[in-house]
Amino acid sequence: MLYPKVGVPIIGKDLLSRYMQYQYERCLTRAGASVWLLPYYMEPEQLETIITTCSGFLFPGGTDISPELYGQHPLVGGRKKDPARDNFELALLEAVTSAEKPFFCIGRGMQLLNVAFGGTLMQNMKTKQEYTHFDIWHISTATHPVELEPYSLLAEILHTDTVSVNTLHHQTVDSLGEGLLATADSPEGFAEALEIEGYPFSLAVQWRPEYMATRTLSQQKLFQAFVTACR
Ligand SMILES: [Mn+2]
Repeated sequence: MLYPKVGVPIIGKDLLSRYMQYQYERCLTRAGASVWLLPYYMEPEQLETIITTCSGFLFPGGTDISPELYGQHPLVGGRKKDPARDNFELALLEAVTSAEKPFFCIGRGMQLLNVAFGGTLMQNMKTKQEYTHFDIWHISTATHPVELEPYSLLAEILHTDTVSVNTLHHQTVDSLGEGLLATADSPEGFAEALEIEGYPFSLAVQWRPEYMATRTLSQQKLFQAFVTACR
């Protein structure tokens, strides 16, 4: 298969969401994939078809996951949630992992993976930060260092044990989901990458490689490794 089909849940219809969507399409297409956008209103039977038709799945960045899904009440003044997206993405991720298909989770996508495996999130990480982790003004630039677990898939792809990344999150993994490995750390000890122990290809990063990939070749490598795993 020359152009593996990669399924990506849609982020939203507004202009900003479509701009975000485009970043993923660009990186995936450049890595040799054909992108299939997945709307939330799919029926369970359609989900089955998607799992067999797509070679891999990318779970993109976006709004906060509803805290009820990890057993917490939302903080007062928290951001707007999207329960329809939460439910669709959780059902999809569950189907993807039981079929052991390759997947790549980014930003919110990494938090989704943690929640899907029974982990929790820190709803507001601000008081524990040393670095700014929500830095929209430097979205295409590396702003904080990350240390990689030497035997992780991530270290294998990037051929290094430290990398500098951009950052656009105000939430972070709190307790780790069962069966997940935290494979990268920020200087404060926040998880910046996850993978499933013993899974064929599971890659999840907290930073946003799609905004760095044009200028920083190593970040495009993540998409390339993912698409190669889909072939
Ligand atoms: Mn960060």
